[in-house]
Amino acid sequence: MTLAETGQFFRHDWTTDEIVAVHDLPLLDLISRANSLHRNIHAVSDIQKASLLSIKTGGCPEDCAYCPQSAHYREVNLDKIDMMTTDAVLGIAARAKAAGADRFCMGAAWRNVRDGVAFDAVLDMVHGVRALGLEACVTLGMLNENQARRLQKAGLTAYNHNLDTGPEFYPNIVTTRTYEDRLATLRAVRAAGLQMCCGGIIGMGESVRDRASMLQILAGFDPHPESVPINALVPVEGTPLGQESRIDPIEFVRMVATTRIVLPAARVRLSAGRSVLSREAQILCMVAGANSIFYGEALLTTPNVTENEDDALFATLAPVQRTNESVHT
Ligand code: SAM
Ligand code: DTB
Ligand code: SF4
Repeated sequence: MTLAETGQFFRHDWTTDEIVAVHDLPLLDLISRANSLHRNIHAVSDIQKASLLSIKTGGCPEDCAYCPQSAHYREVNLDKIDMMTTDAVLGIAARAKAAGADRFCMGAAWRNVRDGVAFDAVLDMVHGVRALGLEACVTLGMLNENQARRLQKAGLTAYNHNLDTGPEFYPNIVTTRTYEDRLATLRAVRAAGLQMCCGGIIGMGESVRDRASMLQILAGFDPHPESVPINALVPVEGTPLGQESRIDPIEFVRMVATTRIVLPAARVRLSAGRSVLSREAQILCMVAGANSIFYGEALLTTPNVTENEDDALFATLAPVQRTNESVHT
C-alpha cells in the first residue's frame, strides 16, 4: 500500500492557524515538505497542459473587483463577444489537442446558468470536446444540481467555480453574490458526481490569513477538490483592482506549496499571472507542487505565456538529449 492509499495525508480538519504556520515556515522547509508529499503521490514530471477559451465574453452582471468581464466597469477596454458557435469552439479544441493540450476549459461570463439554447450549446461543446479525447471543464457561474447533472451526462470532467479568497475578505471583492452562493454551487457540482475545480486569486490586497482561510474551507470538502487553480491577480485597467501591483513570485511559490501540503492529491494549477514569472520561478512552483499550467496564447481575456515559451519550458524540463558531443577524457 502506498503512503497515499493509507489516507494519512488527507486531513479535513485543518485549522486556519495551522495553515498559516505551514505557509510561514522557512522557505526551504516549506518547499521541501511540499515536494516530498508531491513525490509520494504524483509523478513529478506529469505536468498537465490545459487550454482555456472564453466562449462568451464580457457583459457579466456580477461586480467581481478583479474581473474585466464585469459590466460594472465601463472603463475597461474589452470587446464583448456573444456566445461562440459549437463548431468554432470544437475547431479551437481540436487545434489545442493537436498542440499538446490534455484538457480543454471553457468559460462564460455568466452570473449563473439558465436552461435554454445557450446551455444546450454548452452541452454539445462538452460532448464534442470529450469526443476529441480531451478532458472537459467549464466555468459558467452558479448552477443548480439538475444543471450539474446535465453537464455530467454530457461527459463533463470537472466544473470550475473558484472561492477566490477567504470568506472574511470576500465582501471586499464581490458584493453581488455571497460566499454561501459559491458554496451551494460547489455542493451541486459534487452531488452530480462531477470533479470539483476550485481555487482562488492571490494579490488582491488580502492577507496570508485570508489565503489560509480559503484553503481551510477547501480542505473541509470530502473528498478534497480534485483540481485547485492558484491565480495571481492580473491587474486590468478600469477594474477596481487595476492599480494593484504584481505579487512577489515567492508569494506564488509559498501559496502553491501550502496548497500542495493541505490538499496533497489535488492537481494544483499555476494559473493566471504566470506570464510575469521567470522560467526559474515557474520551475520553483513546480518543485513546490504545481502540476498543471494553462497552455495557449490567451487566458480568457488577457494574454498568457506564448506557446513557444512554454514549449521551451517543457524542453528544459525534459531529459537532456546529447547528440554528436565529443567526450573528453
Ligand atoms: N463567471 C464565472 C465565474 O465567475 O465563476 C466564470 C468565469 S470567471 C472569469 C473565472 C475565474 O477567473 C474567476 O473566478 C477568477 O478566479 C479568475 N479571474 C478572473 N479575472 C482575473 C484576473 N484579473 N486575475 C486573476 N484571475 C482572474
Ligand atoms: C481559473 O481559476 N483561472 C482561469 C480559469 N480558472 C477559468 C481564468 C483566468 C482569467 C484571467 C483573467 C482573464 O484572462 O480574463
Ligand atoms: Fe462575471 Fe465571473 Fe467575471 Fe465575476 S469573475 S464578473 S462572475 S465573469
